Amino acid sequence: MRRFHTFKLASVAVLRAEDNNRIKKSEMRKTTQLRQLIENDQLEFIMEAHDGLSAKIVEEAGFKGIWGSGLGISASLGVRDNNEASWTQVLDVVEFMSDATSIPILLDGDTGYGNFNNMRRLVKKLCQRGAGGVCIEDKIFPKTNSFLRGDKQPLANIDEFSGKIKAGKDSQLDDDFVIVARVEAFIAGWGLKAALERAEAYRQAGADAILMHSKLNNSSEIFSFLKEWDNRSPVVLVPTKYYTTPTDDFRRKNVSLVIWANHLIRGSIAKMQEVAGQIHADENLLTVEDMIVPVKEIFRLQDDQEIADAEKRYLSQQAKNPIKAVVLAATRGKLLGHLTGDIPKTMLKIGKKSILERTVSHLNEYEIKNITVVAGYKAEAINLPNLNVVVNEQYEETGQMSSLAAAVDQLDQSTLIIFGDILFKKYILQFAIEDPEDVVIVVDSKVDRSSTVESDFVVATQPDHQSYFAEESYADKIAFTAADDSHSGEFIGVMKLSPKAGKQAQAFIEQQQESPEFGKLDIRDLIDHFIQQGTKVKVQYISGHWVDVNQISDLTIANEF
Ligand code: SPV
Ligand code: MG
Repeated sequence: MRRFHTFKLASVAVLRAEDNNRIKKSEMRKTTQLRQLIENDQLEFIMEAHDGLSAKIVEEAGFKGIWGSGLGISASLGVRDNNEASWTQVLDVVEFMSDATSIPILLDGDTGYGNFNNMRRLVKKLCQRGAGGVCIEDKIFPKTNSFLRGDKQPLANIDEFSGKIKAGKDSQLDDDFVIVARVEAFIAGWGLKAALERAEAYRQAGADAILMHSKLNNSSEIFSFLKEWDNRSPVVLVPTKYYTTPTDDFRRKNVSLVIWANHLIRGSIAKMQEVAGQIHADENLLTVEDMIVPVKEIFRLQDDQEIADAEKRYLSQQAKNPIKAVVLAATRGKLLGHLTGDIPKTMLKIGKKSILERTVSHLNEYEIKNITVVAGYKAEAINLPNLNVVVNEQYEETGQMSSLAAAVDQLDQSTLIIFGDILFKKYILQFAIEDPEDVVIVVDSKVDRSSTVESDFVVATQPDHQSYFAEESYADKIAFTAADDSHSGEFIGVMKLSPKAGKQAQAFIEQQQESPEFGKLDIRDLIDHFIQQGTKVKVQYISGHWVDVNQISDLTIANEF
């Protein structure tokens, strides 16, 4: 008589109802999934895994459950299947496996890692970490793998082991959690009678299924047990040694679950040995490359795509669209005389650090690490680490746009363009970085309008109201001239371009490069081009806090700065 038959039919009915409601397997609790695998009317299969990756591979292959093999997990950790890995170390592996998959894990819990009390804690922890169930075997802790040394397989006392099963059932936090009792009577050479006695005691103690193990290379022991057992409760088998038995024979004998117990770890060992041996012999990678998966297969299994999608949702604008910087530093700075005999102006030390070092450290503070410096005069003197140095060979006879042209490839992303000879306070970069407009220029409103000194002066839609709430200001005009009342301030040499504005700048450079006048163009001509094109040029005002170093007298101010 199949005593569990009614229960099986009831579960099948539940399954069908759920199928009708199109409830996805993955939405069902893992405990419930495992319970249904064990209790439904068909032969089911679960496959060994020993870490998160192999667990994922088991699920992708189409299996409905995972065997958390004690042998596989211990081997992959490089220890023996003798409880050398602690139970919490095993639990950590189970958690990785569970997190990586949506199908249930039946953990090979060895002997329960101690007495009834250890079993209670194990079951609670497995429920918390998302396992579907645990299988415990009636041996003595620390156990030895069933296929090793038959004389070293002492069996547990039946009552003691039954108490452990009861304790486990009483501790599970989820009604559907599955406890499988594994009978080792055949393994220890105790015969069918002992196997039946033990299986029956464990069934009565509340085990949800009996795993009957055998190390024979045929299924005679197993089939003799199945005959006498007569479907009293679900039976689980591990046909590692009797693998020649046709699977349909298990089906005919109403076996509930077959465990393919160690075939992924064995397969991976074979492959690792082959690949390691080949590379060691060849001292190159040419032969192995076609024997192994490409790196992108690892990324796929790790579900890198999910991070790529999440980055779009969660990362800050700046991280999504990292800003680059281009520092224009080609000029010598002739007015500085012997100070720039061997170095370009940008490498001039102000205090302990050069102008360029200061700019680079400001950029790094804002996580801007992709920095291109356009060198010219004494380019080799620009020797700071982690910089991309490009050279404008015609630095002597050309202007800033020719230098920018040397870094034109960099304008494919948001880019800060910074003059290489200015000292400025760090916060000024933030004004440019955080402004979402396509083109942003930093303009100093503190200008001596009576001076006749010429520079890049800007006429803007709004003067600097020095208020956070003031109306936005945009450049109407920029010219190299002396300042007068029409000017709102001076462009200091810090500009930000969005990827869109960067493309416009690239097009402008490409178009103008043909012209003989290109060498004369400066950054203000690019700004002027934006204005002419109708691209708004946002003005971010500052008031002082920067110095451009042109002549010896500037050095005094710079040193004070
Ligand atoms: C395991 O996979 O660790 C098992 C099955 O316990 S066996 O190794 O066949 O005993
Ligand atoms: Mg085991």
